Amino acid sequence: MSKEELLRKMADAVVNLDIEEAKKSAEEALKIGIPPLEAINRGFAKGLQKVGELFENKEYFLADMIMAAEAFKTGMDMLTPNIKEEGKKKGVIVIGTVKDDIHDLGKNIVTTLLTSKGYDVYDLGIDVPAEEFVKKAEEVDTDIVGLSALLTTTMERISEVIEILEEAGLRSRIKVIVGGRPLTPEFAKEVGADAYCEDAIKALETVKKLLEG
Ligand code: B12
Repeated sequence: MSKEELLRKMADAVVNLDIEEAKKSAEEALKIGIPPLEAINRGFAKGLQKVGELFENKEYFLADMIMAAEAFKTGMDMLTPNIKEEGKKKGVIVIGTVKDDIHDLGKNIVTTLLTSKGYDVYDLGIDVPAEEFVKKAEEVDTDIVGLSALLTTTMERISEVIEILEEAGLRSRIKVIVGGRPLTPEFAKEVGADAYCEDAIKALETVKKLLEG
């Protein structure tokens, strides 16, 4: 099977809610040496994107979206341990999904990639109140706070976190990066974030730039 065929098979496994097929195709990807991040982004994540469309068109229901997420996670968990770790610690990042939002698959990819590249990442998980980001940021003296929001109803929470960081007098020394489906570079600018990242690769590039620049 060619690489492109396999990537298609990975996406199909998620669309077809087929956990077994997700496992098999992840194994195959490792065997033929597709870089794990590429397999996630160009394989499984493409499938989730399609599932989102099917849900929006009412062809799929919540139960389907849950199964699709499970298939994605099963495949991703097999691939991520194979992302190579780099030595030397380079900076501290506190990351999480904002309050009232439980989407974490994308944030977890960002966490895994940054950790593998030598950053100290404190992942606060999902449904994180604004105050908790600030508390952790102070506690670990973070360089960057990363915020994920996947719902139009939760994206406003990002400005809440930024406001509280400002009130605590931390904003001038902490950079804020944001990501998630409904966000845009314009939104990031509007709420005063330092950067919007459309995917994990962009997140890594941005973190590098913010910390070196
Ligand atoms: C999987 C999924 C779920 C799963 C989540 C499982 C999990 N553990 O995360 C479950 C089934 C639980 C779920 C629930 C719901 N969902 Co949902 N879900 C999705 C779906 C299909 C995929 C999201 C995903 O994981 N994508 C794959 C990852 C890899 O991509 P990503 O998240 O975009 O992440 C990348 C970038 O955005 C970026 N990034 C992300 N976070 C961060 C953070 C930082 C700091 C940085 C730098 C970068 C970054 O890097 C990531 C990696 O490359 C989307 C559709 C879509 N296309 O997004 C709908 C979607 C987001 N869900 C939606 C809805 C409506 C819901 C529910 C409200 C449904 C309901 N009726 O209950 C609930 C909400 C529950 C809640 N309170 O949060 C809607 C939102 C619509 C809207 N306008 O707000 C969407 C868009 C589906 C749709 N088309 O209607 N969902």
